[in-house]
Amino acid sequence: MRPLYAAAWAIAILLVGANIVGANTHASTSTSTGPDSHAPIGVMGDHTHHEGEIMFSYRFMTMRMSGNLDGSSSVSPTEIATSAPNRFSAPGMGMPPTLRVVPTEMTMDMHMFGVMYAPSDRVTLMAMLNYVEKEMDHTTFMGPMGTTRLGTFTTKTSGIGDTSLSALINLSDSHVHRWHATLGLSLPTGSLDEEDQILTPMNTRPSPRLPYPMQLGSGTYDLMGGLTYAGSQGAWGWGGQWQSVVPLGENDEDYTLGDQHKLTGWISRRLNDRLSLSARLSRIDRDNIDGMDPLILAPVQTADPDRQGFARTDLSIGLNFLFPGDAHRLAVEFGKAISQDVDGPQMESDWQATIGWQWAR
Ligand SMILES: [Cu+2]
Repeated sequence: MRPLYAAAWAIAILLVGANIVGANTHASTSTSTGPDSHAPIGVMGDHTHHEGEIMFSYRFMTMRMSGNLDGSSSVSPTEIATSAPNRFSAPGMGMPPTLRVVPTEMTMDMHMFGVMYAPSDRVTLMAMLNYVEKEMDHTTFMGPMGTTRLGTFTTKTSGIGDTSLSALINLSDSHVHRWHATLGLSLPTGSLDEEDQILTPMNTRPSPRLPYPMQLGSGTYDLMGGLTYAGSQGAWGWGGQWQSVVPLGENDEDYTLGDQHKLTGWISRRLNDRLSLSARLSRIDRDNIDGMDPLILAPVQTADPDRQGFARTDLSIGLNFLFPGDAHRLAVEFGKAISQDVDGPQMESDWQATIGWQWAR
């Protein structure tokens, strides 16, 4: 784990421990209810609730990837097919020396259902359930070498993703500054054995288990940790969040997804009592896969456990709307990658958008 994130974990655990064990002053919960009292909708677990409050939410998130990168440079399908080494290469066994299937486009749509409940002003509990739909387009090059394109194909998967349960613990709350820590567990409810039809360089059309990015879950219990800060003064709001997901152990298919760490910071500006605008920078770091599913082997980058790690920075703009009555909220956010560094070749992130509805009482 990178030292920065290890330090963040240590601070979060210390703060939560000190807050639960210590006889410190009771946190006074914030009374702000403006549109900007929630972070941009792409930020999860950004706020806590008062004792007895319950909130239901639905988010739709859509993400597009297009083309490929190696490191931070674009790489064409032909370059990949002629020069990117295939780790499964076994001449004579039908496994070519280079990657011969190249992903060209990917979309992921996610329906996220959430519920939050605060048994006390100190603690808010949160559960999230996802339904995921993935689609990936590919070009297949003919035979073990050369630049002849044999054809294209699309694979699709859909189903329930992993489910998360977490506790958000208020650490401190003045009227200007609010802090809370998050500790949670992601449950392996998403499938790991999705299959679909492919086109091989030998011009056959089998339906094997699909590569890692097309599977729906991690297959492991994952520890989730985070720290969130939010502040406001007049019409301006700002905040930041660190969140990590660290898989515990190995899944039934003999691998572990890489640790994922996110850092984000935002500013918001209230236009009136109902509407606020936001701008947000976020950074994601994800490690490569440890281990390997023996049923995932194909001359394609997505089947390689060492071509899954990346670091990416996104810039997003958003809008929060609080309906009259203060119970319903509607928010949208649109983000675009501004820098990416991948263990390539790997697909390039293009843009993502989230629309969400929240209802609290
Ligand atoms: Cu909530």
